[in-house]
Amino acid sequence: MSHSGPSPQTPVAIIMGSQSDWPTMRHAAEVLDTLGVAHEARIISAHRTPDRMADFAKAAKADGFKVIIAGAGGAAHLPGMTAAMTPLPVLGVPIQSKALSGQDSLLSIVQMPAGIPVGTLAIGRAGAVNAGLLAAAILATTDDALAERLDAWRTAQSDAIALAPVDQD
Ligand code: RP5
Repeated sequence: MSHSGPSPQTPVAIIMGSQSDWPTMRHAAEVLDTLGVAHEARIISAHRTPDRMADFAKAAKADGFKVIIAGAGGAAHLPGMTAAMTPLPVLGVPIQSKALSGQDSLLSIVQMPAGIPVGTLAIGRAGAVNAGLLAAAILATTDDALAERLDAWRTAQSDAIALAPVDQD
């Protein structure tokens, strides 16, 4: 993505280790779409495409990105290795792996040594949605219009919650 040159108006990069991560990571893309935040999604594997990862991470800031969302599963090195090669904030989404239900992904991403932070979200869809919301919140600190859209999104969410439960069976 760095080589073809993302548009300077694209503040969020969504990267993931595999095509198989997209059903989870698309939820980050969808919430960013809802909030009107431009983003690009790319498959970048720390293990299978290490040069692609390094090229992306080293160029990400100069390419105009402001926040990186990185999803990975299993031995999930992508968020941490990306964070090691960019000054941009990196939000890590642990993918719910088949073998260990994402516990492996979570621990791989969250247990960064002091000095290189990764903001780690929940396993799976909730983490992807919240990574999108958190990226938007970060950008909203310097974008009043986005801050208003984010406030409206949260108000709508609150308004959609019924006061009393109903029987559904
Ligand atoms: C990780 O390996 C990816 O992030 C993915 O969650 C996991 C499995 O990848 P596939 O074997 O499904 O391509 O790098």
